[in-house]
Amino acid sequence: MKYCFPEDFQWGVATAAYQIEGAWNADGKGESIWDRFSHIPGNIRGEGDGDDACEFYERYEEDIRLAKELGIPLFRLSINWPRIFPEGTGTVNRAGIEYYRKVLECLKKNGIKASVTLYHWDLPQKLQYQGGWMNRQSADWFEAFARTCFEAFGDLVDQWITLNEPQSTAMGGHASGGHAPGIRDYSSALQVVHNLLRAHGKAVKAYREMGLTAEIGIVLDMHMFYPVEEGNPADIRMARLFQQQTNQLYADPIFKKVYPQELFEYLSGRRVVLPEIQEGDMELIGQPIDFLGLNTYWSDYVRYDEERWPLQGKMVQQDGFVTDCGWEVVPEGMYDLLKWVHAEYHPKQIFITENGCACNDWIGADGKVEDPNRINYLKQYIGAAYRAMEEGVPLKGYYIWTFTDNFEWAWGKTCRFGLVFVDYKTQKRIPKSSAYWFSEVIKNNGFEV
Ligand code: IFM
Repeated sequence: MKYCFPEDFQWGVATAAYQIEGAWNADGKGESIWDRFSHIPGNIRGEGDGDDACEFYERYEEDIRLAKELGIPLFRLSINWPRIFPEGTGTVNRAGIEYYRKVLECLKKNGIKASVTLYHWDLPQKLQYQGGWMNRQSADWFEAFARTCFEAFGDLVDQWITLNEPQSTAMGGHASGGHAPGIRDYSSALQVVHNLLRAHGKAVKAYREMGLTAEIGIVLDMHMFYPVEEGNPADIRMARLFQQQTNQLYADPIFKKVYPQELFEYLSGRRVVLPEIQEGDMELIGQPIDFLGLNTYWSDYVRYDEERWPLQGKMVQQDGFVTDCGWEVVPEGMYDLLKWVHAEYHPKQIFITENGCACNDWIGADGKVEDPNRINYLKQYIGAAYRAMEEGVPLKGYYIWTFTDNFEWAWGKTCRFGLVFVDYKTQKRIPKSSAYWFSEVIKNNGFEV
């Protein structure tokens, strides 16, 4: 059997500025919250930081050439906000604009389309001093940044993404504190959700006003939550609340202009302070978008647990396979998620903007990097996505996370997701067997199973 994708199906790779660029203080760039966070000992596994990452800032031509050789048609990258506005707002750093123009021109010259994310987590530290995303004004700061990018790069961008995974910024950065800026306050995290979504709405509105024509959307990280015991009402209710907290908290306002009421009522009962919503906010958040991007990697199984806060549930690992970063491999979850999103929200188009697998890769004695586990993972997930598409889900593209191994946030350089191996001592790039496999998938617009 062969998975034959439609002719206009878009295949790509996804990356993010802080994870690849390095050059953390070059050419007038300001400090970001991730520079600050990763410089604090203990925050990053392996004591690494993103100061150099994989030196994409200097090596972008080499990497883009490699992407071309592998036949990759679409490259997703993000703009590091303090490279453009070192202070967060105010004076533009021309060197930052020139740098991204050079990268985008290089992609164009190589016949590769550019998908650009405005915010992939590197808030200027100067704005964090003013409360960062907890400050209602953050939506205005973001709009100003977005307008500058639309104007500076609009002629070179094929797809715009406002935010990457607001859930990770809100919950990872402000509830669990495992991500920058490292705050642990669930109520503040909810205010951050609201401000991020307002920022998204303002950017989309500004984009339409400016009359640009490429498509614009947002990327949400979503996954399915299943009850550990299918017939257990407490597990079922908790799985539903986790689904609301992770998925609906973002998608409901965007597509339905409301927050999930069951979740908000539950959280109020757990002494959580709900976000301050002002008149016009929900209308702003619900601006029509051209596509929804989904980042999805795993599924979770929820067990009721009275002791947990604010949601009384915990994740219980099942007996199946897990990747090198401990994420459960559940291809069926990709299928269920796509079907659910389609039924619930009817986005015009869906892109899988990230999916991929962390493996413990190494260079073999023959100089090659073989990663059959990654290929196996990708086959299963792309197959599940294909099935959903065949059943009517408007899936238009699929990006692998990620092109080269990179700085994986709190995991530092201990976790490898790339199609291309990076030897961090020399910065040498070696395409893994998955890179050649993906190259064939693109060439054939599908694969045999
Ligand atoms: O590296 C991240 C990316 O920045 C956002 N989505 C998940 C990836 C893998 O952890």
